[in-house]
Amino acid sequence: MSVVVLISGRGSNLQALLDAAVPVSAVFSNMAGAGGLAIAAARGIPAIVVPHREFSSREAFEAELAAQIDTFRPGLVVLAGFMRVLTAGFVQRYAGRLVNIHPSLLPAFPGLDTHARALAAGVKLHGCTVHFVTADVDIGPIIVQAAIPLRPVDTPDTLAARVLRQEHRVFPLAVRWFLEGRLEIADGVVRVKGGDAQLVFDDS
Ligand code: NHR
Ligand code: GAR
Repeated sequence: MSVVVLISGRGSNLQALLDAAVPVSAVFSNMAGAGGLAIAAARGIPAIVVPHREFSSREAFEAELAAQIDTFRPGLVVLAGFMRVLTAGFVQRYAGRLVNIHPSLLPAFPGLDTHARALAAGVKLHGCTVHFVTADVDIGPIIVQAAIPLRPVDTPDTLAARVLRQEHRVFPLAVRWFLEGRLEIADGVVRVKGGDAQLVFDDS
């Protein structure tokens, strides 16, 4: 099954997927110069920029993005640090085969600046979530979460780094489950056939 990855930046989650031997057939970025493009190119994977700023609307940007994505016939489309909200039309086109990694324990802290917001809220537990993408942002069915305890010394930067390490563990796990056909959704709740744990807790 072909997997297409959408990025906007550094690409460390893309790297984690590649290191886990996920069969990535193409990488798309809305930002020229995104670090992840070089990671893909170094592996001989097509790395394609569709610059959103050059389109007059979200719909026009997404029409071009989808047309190019579809040339790779993906069974799964992965948002790995992709920073553009997608319209309902795009989400519908890839319904059930579009996943995202979000840097918080959803449903807490959807949207942006999650680490600073977690600190400001004084939560004692933080982490990341891999979920199916729905038209409403950051509320799709949850596939797997990783949790870490907050420490008194944490700053947004230390939290981002600690959460990122967990992202690199659970994102390949979730994608592997999908590719193995082991994810089932009932009433908005995702279950993994075989009963693997859908929570990783890291206290190290
Ligand atoms: N689209 C839909 N329809 N549903 C989701 O669940 C999505 C999505 C698009 C992206 C990732 C998400 C995240 O994990 C994601 C999930 C960007 C924004 C945002 O506000 C919000 C959530 C996410 C990604 N983006 C601004 C925008 O106007 C631009 C911000 C920027 O460029 O820095 O699109 O957090
Ligand atoms: C990751 O922390 C990811 O969870 C987050 O951006 C980072 C991308 O890092 N995603 C979002 O904030 C989506 N809005 P990477 O480019 O090194 O994978």
